[in-house]
Amino acid sequence: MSDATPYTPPAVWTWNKANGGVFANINRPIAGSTHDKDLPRGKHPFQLYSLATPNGVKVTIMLEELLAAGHIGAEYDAWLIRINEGQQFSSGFVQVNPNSKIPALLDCSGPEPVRVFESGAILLYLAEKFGVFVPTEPAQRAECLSWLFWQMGSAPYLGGGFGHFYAYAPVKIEYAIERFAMEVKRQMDVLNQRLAQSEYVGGTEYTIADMAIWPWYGGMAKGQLYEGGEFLQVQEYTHVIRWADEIAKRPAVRRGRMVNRAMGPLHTQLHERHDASDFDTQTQDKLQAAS
Ligand SMILES: N[C@@H](CCC(=O)N[C@@H](CS)C(=O)NCC(=O)O)C(=O)O
Repeated sequence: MSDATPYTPPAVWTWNKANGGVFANINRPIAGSTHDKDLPRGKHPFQLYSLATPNGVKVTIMLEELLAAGHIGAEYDAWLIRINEGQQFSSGFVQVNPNSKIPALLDCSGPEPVRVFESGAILLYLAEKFGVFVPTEPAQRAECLSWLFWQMGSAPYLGGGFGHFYAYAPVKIEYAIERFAMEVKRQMDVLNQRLAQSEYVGGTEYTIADMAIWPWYGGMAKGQLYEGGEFLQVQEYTHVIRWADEIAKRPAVRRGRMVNRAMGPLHTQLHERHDASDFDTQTQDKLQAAS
């Protein structure tokens, strides 16, 4: 096996700011804010601060699904946080998520705002608040939450492990790519076997487990992440593809994918969302601008 330049760790780690990685300008070993700036606030009960990465999309899908199901109390303002510019380190953002990562949610529907961070916690908070997309029957609920937390534990291997070393690392390290490709293929097989027996991940109903898993593993199965589809031979996971295609057709999912998107084709981007009509307005403006 060929390998990267051998590296002997020093006795004490020090911060090498110019490490050359894609995220070198924002990565830092200390928590807290880097600058004073308040977050904007809109008029709706929920204020979402996010970006349309797979973790961000989970929450915008959930909010759009809640609205589509008639829960008008789920109206929200979605504000764009550009993580490559370090906006997650503003003092306002850190107050909502001390971990400085999108997505972060503020529930302003009660007397005092409630902050919620970590995408899995946000999905569960919303599901419990509105009493939907999480089963109440104990065995079904256990299955749904098991898959939700499976995603939260597994996706860092897919994104931070495979995605990072396959697509972003400044050097291609065979050991790292091999290790995470192996694990991601195992995870895809876990999901494929589950979806061979079950319509949705948690059982017969579409739940927050599907919303959490779809942007990561559905995206991977469709070859949309890290340009790693051929390398991982994702077409093998036929049951994941069947499920991913089914979910992609949902109108709320199509809307949720657009919110806080700041990359890709223009007509797929809706940087901020403050009203249901923003989807139409945005599309119309863009079609006009392109014509
Ligand atoms: N476990 C967290 C992970 C969130 C996360 O990693 N967010 C990334 C974007 S997908 C981020 O904000 N990165 C900015 C940074 O690391 O500074 C969740 O699911 O909410």
